[in-house]
Amino acid sequence: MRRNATLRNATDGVLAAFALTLVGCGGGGGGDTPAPAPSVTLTAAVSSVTSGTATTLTWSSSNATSCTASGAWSGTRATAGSESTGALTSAATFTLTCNGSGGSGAASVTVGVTTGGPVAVRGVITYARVPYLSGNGLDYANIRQEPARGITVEIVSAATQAVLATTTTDATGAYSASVAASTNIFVRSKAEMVRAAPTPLPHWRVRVGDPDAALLMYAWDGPVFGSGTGTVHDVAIPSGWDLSRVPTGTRASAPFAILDSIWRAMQPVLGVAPDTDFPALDVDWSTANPGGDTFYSGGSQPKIVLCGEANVDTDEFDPSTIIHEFGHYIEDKFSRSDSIGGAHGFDDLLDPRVAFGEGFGYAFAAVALDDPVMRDAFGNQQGQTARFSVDTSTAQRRGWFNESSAQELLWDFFDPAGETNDNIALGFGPLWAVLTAEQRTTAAFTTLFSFVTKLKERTPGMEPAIDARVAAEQITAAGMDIYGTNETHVPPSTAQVSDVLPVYTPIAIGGGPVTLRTTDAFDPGANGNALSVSRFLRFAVPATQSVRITAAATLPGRDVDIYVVRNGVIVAQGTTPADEDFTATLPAGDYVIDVHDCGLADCGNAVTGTSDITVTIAPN
Ligand SMILES: [Ca+2]
Ligand SMILES: [Ca+2]
Ligand SMILES: [Ca+2]
Ligand SMILES: [Ca+2]
Ligand SMILES: [Zn+2]
Repeated sequence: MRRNATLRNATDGVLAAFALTLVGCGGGGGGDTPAPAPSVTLTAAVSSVTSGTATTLTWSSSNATSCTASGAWSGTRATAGSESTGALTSAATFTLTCNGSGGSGAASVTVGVTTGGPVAVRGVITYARVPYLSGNGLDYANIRQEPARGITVEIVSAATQAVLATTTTDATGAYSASVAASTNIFVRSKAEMVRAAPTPLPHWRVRVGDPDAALLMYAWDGPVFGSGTGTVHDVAIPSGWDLSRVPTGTRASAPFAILDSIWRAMQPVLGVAPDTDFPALDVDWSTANPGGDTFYSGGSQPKIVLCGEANVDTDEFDPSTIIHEFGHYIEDKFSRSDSIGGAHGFDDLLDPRVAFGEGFGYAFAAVALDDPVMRDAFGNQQGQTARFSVDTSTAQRRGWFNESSAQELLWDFFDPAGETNDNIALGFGPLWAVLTAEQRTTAAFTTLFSFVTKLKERTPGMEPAIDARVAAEQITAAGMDIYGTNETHVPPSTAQVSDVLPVYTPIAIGGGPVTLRTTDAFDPGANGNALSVSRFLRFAVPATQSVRITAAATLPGRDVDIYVVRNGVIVAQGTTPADEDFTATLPAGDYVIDVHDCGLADCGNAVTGTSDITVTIAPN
């Protein structure tokens, strides 16, 4: 800002307007009475304005015939008058020079600009949700705005793009921030939810972005508006869709719809564990994410990947799909999942680790949404809806190897009593307790057996009711242990019981060979995660010991692989392209082995059918 030296001295730095009269230095010389020099008076109505507003300049002169404006204004002026400064955003000095026969005189005035005291800008941020039709597909005729809860909000200067304030929307989507008055700003809604120290627990950090593009995280910039003396300013983030059922603009609300589903997914956990510290989670969504490719990946940077491909499969408006994946994150980070993943369906005969993990994902989605009906929109113009109920599944092939059995058992443990065989209403607390304690540390693989066994121990009065409900799923409930030792049920089409049972075959160190049978009879899709593609062994190590483990398939051309697991951690493995023979030093404890027949089509070896596999564990 410009100020002249006189003003600076006079006001010691305070912005002010001054009327200043200067006597011109013309004239002199002749012996006649000289014409008097012009004098000029220039004043501002106020010495300082709030940014973006104006004040009035008034001037007069004597002994002048014309005046010229300079500085913050320009052009000729009458010898007296008044006019507006126009809106000012920074201090401005106005000078007026007037001429007459006696010479010239000038005056200046500076009008200061203040940003005013901080004022409140507040409002509600909503995102557009495309709901489901009651029949098939999404309902583009009834797109509605819903509150964007818990998201990061920045108030940004329109002039400088500087972030003036950062805040978070509350559970109603409302934000409030304190910014300078009379400033042109806009609201930037960021596709993240963060609650972090020094705010006390709970903590979380979830963001939605497209790691494939330079844009890490999505954000929506609303229109520019003035903060004035404080104002209410709502933001409505649009969907980018209309009745044409094809995208007509930026699909801006999608990341916020995804975040809102995750907001809902956190609530059951916070209900039973209010001080939860959720590990940071990224969600990868973009309009270029191909349909049919929805998954969770764990590790140190857990990530949910969601589809965005219009006319094939969009997932942003599928809460149960999103929360199913969040369920995998919950199981991975707060419990334990030994699931090997892979494609799966509600009537599949699955590896029991996969069946439990997928069943948990759906049951958790139902708990979070308080709705047992799972929906997934897909297809041309998002015109179809895959739909099923975790409460009343129509899956035919029930059992310990079926995700539908797992999800309906978990849901029925949670939901009110009253169905046939469902006299249980535990709520989420006992389920969470088992998941985060016994299931997290079980010596067995994470299956229905490990979960139900410990749930019964935690809710002793409920044991008869749990047994009745479990038995109705064609699972042996009475006397169940974490290994399913008493299990007698096999799928209807099983050629031989030994293709499937026992769930875990005991093996002893130095106890001679043990033979198991693997088969792809239950794996028509060659997914490698079906029942009996892997078979399980279990053994105990009384004291730290070095052992030699061998595994050989009876039939030629097979590729058996061995994973030795202690409390969910692979501690030794043999994964050569042939039979296995390796040594390992094992601390004392209970162990399980995943004997995986990689000779089946899932490993790319076109060897199918059934094979006996012989395993030995000998002292080394
Ligand atoms: Ca979908
Ligand atoms: Ca039910
Ligand atoms: Ca129930
Ligand atoms: Ca091998
Ligand atoms: Zn899943």
